Amino acid sequence: MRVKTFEAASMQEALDIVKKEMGEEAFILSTRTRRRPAALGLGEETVIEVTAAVDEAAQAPVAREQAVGAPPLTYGLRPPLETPAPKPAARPAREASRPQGAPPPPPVDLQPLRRELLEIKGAVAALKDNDSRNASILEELDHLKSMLNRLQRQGMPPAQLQLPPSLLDLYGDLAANDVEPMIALRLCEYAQRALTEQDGDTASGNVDPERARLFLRRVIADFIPVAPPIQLDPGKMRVAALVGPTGVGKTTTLAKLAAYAQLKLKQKVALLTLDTYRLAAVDQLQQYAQILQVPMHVALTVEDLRSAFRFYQDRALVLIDTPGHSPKDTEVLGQLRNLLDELPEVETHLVLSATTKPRDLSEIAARYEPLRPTRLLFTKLDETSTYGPILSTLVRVKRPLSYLGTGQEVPEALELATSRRVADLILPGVKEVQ
Ligand SMILES: Nc1nc2c(ncn2[C@@H]2O[C@H](COP(=O)(O)OP(=O)(O)OP(=O)(O)O)[C@@H](O)[C@H]2O)c(=O)[nH]1
Ligand SMILES: [Mg+2]
Repeated sequence: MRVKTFEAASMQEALDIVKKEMGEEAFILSTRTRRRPAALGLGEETVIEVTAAVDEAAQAPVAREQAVGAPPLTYGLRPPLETPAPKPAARPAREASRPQGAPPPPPVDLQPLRRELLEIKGAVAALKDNDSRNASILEELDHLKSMLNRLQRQGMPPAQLQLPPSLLDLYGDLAANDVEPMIALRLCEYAQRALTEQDGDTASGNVDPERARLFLRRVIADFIPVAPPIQLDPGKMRVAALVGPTGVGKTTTLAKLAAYAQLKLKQKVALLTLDTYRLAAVDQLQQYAQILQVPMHVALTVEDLRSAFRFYQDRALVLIDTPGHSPKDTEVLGQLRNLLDELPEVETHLVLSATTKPRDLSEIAARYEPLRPTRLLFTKLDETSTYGPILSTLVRVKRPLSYLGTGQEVPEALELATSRRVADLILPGVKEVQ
């Protein structure tokens, strides 16, 4: 028995080689498909590996007989002469019934059977090969199907389906991070256009997933406007007010800013509050003022504020706390607006919580618009895992981000907002080499 393994690009080619090298008597022992590096190291290619065997004892007489010019024997048929005559005792039952002296049955021609077997084996192997290809196609289809299901659940309009797979995937990530569908779509379309133009290949629109993610993250970062930290210049008093709905963390953030300026930057700070509606609110600020050993004043009118500014002229930073109230409470909002309108020197930060529902965020931002906030400040980033609403709010409000509140701790849980940090939150998973 001779056993040999052959490699070919297709099953048909492999069977042809087996036939040529080992003759038609050969039979297939095993087949397998494997990947190997392609020529010049350009990717990989699939090869079919076929192990075939041939019974040399069966081949030899064929070769011998053919060599002496005898008529060609049918392949696979042992010459009847070599078959020892069965001893009567060992005769099989069927033969036993043959009458004595009757001629032996003609030798059975196994050739067509063998050929058929070979063909069936080849077909089975080819089928197996197809199966593995089909399996990978099915796997791919499954992936696409689950991706489409995910996008459909997120209410994807059909326009998104025009995106190539890598950007469709990124669209899904943005949508899962609660970025508004329209904003996510625009970002992905922009990235697709820019990337395909970069490649000079506007036809295919195909984009490498890693490259697309990195590029899209940069697009988002470029889009996010950020403000410099509150500028503290010696001899110049800066005034910043924190406004926003109730409970978002205005007073806590104010304490963080005051502590940072006072303790880290060694600047003189004063605190003012317009929040006289609740005693507890005044108390809260009073406690921070005591801990930080900074003066604190309660103001009721614009005049109160002006005289406080004059009094604190030597302070580098004056921070104003404001009452939190329902954004629907237009009366209180109107009073606050009147106050701040008179004081153009005040830098107004609209404080919003990252945990607020996206739709409420845009409503709140719209209601605070008359106060003309110059900055947006997001708190409670530590309490959510979806940051898309920050982006949607920035798109609507078009004000730079100042700070990010990341916890309750004063003063450490406060960061200066950077475009990169926010882009990382909105589209994580980019490994950028510095
Ligand atoms: N997890 C977390 N909690 C915060 C953050 N900022 C503030 N808080 C908490 O939010 C709660 C409300 O904070 P306040 O500073 O009193 O909020 P406010 O906006 O001044 O509230 P009102 O004065 O009632 O309008 C407190 O328990 C704070 O500790 C933050 O960034 N992360
Ligand atoms: Mg407060």
